[in-house]
Amino acid sequence: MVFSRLRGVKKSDGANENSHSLRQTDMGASISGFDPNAPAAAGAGIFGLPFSPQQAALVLIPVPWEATTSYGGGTSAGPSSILAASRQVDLFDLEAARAYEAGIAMLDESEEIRSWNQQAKGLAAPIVAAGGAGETDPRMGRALRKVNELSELVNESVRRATAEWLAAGKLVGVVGGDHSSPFGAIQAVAAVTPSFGILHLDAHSDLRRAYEGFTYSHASIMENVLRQVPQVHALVQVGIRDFCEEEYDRIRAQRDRVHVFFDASLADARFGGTPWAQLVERMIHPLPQHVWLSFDIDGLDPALCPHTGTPVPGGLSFQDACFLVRAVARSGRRIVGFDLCEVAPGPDGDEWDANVGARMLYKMAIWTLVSGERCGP
Ligand SMILES: [Mn+2]
Repeated sequence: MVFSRLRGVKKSDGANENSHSLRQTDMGASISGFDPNAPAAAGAGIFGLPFSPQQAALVLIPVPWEATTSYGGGTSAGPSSILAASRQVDLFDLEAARAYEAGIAMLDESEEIRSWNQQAKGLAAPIVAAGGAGETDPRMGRALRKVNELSELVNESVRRATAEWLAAGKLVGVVGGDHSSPFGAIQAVAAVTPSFGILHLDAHSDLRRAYEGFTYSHASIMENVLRQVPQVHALVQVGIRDFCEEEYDRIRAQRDRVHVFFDASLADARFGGTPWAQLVERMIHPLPQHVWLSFDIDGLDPALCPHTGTPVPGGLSFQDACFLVRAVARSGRRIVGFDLCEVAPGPDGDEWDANVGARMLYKMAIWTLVSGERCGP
């Protein structure tokens, strides 16, 4: 049996003493006959895994939505490009070992969201080009209202899907799409989690109020969360380096709830010799026991996401981010769900952004499984 080869993997083959492996009882029939060391078959599931959503402990919801993208487009192709690139990711992890055996599956894209996206993009384009809807232009006002309505339909669709999978005992991750994509999922988690924190990696603080007139703009996601989701007791932002004064004032006015680790301050501390591990400890400290991870790929160095909508120089390295995600799980906190947004493939078919996105998604997925004890040491 092919699977017996997998079971023969020893810690000396790479896993360290802290490695996590699957509880043997969790191994569904789906994985027998599956060779995790072989290349993924074309058309296989996310990461080449053989799980159906029903069999998986973690269900990924793709949200191909980028209506309010204000600069470069393409993030609605994020989920499909990540799915294609994910089949190149090797499953075995040096530290989380075979956490994937608990099961990761991605749902098919919703045709409804795709068509809402097409509609909303057409309506939003002249508003974005004009730098926002003018008060005096009734046609733009109507288009703006329609985009806001379509955004609400997306939020409700993602909220409902998330609530259903949570009720089925699954962990849920959202793959955007622009950064407005996970709002409904955060609402669904809030409906069953009285208190949680958000660890938000991003170049932008996303605290603008209705950016360009769009209530659910990608640039407003955390402002909407703070206003509409009281269960979020702490928002910890990391890598922030592009924000307006109004957002800065908003941060300062909510010091007990919003904790920002600006990119420039982190760089200063590191240049002065403060180790990343110590900085990460400070980031995790304000987070309560339950944590939602919200990762805008532009939080990373733009060399790792050159086609994302709004790239900004600076940012985290891939390993900085992995260390941070892992540290959340290792702190004993529980990752209750996550989103990865703003990954956009190159228009010329360049797969680099999706490659990085798929690998980041994998790290988030396996540490979510470990923290949720869906696979154990
Ligand atoms: Mn963002």
